[in-house]
Amino acid sequence: MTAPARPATAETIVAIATPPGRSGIGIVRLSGAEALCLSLTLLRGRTTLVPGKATYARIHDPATGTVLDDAIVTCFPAPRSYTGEDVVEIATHGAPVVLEAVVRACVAGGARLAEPGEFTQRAFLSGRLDLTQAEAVHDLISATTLHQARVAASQMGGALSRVVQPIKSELISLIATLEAGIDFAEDDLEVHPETAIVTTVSTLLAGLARLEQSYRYGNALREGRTLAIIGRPNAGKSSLFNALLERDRSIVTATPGTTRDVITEQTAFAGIPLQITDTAGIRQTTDEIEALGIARSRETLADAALVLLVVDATQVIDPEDVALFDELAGRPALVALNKCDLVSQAACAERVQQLTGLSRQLTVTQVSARTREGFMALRERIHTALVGENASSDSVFLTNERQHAAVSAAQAALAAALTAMQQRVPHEMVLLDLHTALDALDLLTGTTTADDILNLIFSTFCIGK
Ligand SMILES: Nc1nc2c(ncn2[C@@H]2O[C@H](COP(=O)(O)OP(=O)(O)OP(=O)(O)O)[C@@H](O)[C@H]2O)c(=O)[nH]1
Ligand SMILES: [Mg+2]
Repeated sequence: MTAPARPATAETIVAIATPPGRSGIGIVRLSGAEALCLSLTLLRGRTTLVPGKATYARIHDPATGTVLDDAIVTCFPAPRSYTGEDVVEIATHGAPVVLEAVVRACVAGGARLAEPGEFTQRAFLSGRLDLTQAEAVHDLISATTLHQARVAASQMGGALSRVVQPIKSELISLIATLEAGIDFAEDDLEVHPETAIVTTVSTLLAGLARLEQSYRYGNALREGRTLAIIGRPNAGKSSLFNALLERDRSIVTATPGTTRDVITEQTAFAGIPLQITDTAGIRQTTDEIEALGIARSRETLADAALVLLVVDATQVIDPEDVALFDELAGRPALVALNKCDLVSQAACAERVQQLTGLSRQLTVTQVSARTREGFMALRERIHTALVGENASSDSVFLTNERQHAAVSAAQAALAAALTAMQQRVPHEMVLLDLHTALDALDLLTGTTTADDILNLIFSTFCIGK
């Protein structure tokens, strides 16, 4: 490919695409009509680059003519590139000074420093990606578990769009049918009978409902969840915390009041990122440090998505346990009856019954942090409490609030259309609802989207992506 003689239609952008700091290799990326010209000014004497082929070359500073580094340069001509424009990637050794010098040379030649996410924004604007795919690029880069990365990769390949597209096509054809029925009423055009229209809208609603239900899991997967372990002193909170983390993080002793501060660690449960917090045992105390720790326990309790209340099976249930149960009323919480290895099965069952009497809403799991008895069940219950019963094995999920809001709006509009149909409201009015639903689905995949939404999405990207 030779350097294009045509003028730039959009500004050519440049950025370091690899993370800050020293590394074996670093990449500078250029995109835009001048990308090739600009890169050739760094590759002295070279007038062409073969599309898609990695070329070894010496990088020179165009201002001084001095050699900056050896590099591998790859050019991806428009439209078959990440952004849909001419893209050149210059891979040098990963010394920040070299990468910065390459960027400086490109800027001196007329390129502009890229804004965060601007490469992906251009990919979207040139139709290489739709919005759900662009969001998945961000999710893939931010993934902290392999499962998150797999789901993001599948969404990046258009999995969510492939589920939405048939719903949208069906809706468009329904709109066309109704509009034709109005526009050509006297032409004896065959319009679907009312029952067929009602059936179509109901089917569309069912499809959207499945997507909407996937949000709880999709969002937990994307954002992660928080779990706070609380209970009275010496109940075995730190022991359970260590067991769930599978390492000795918190100090465990037989002295009540051992944990004085909140201790937070990151782990993952079936691919869902989970932040677990161990807390100070809650009781009445005159000790100032312990009281401050207990205040923090309560703050953690208030903030957590899920609370695990630990109760000591060897102790009688006292008013402080009852007070903690009361505090958890109406909140997502589970109870772990710990130290079951120290008491008989009958005594454990009796304790479970007493606890269930305190709250029918809280599930009690018998465990032993020492022998790990009951741990499988506890892990499963934590997982279900975080992501719901029907955490399907599908890989198509709504993962962020923008997608969820779009699907909810489409659902609401279609539900209104269904009611209107059933009440035999004129088709002109029904069409308004159907168009509202279509607009909402357009927002999901990004066919018609306001600039401010775009900027909001792309501004969360890192520079160079
Ligand atoms: N036998 C047995 N002992 C346990 C079990 N869980 C905890 N313990 C013991 O109970 C004592 C208290 O455990 P911790 O994990 O420190 O309890 P905690 O709730 O964090 O206590 P504070 O930090 O003081 O509030 C320690 O001696 C543990 O070894 C269990 O399941 N079985
Ligand atoms: Mg502790």
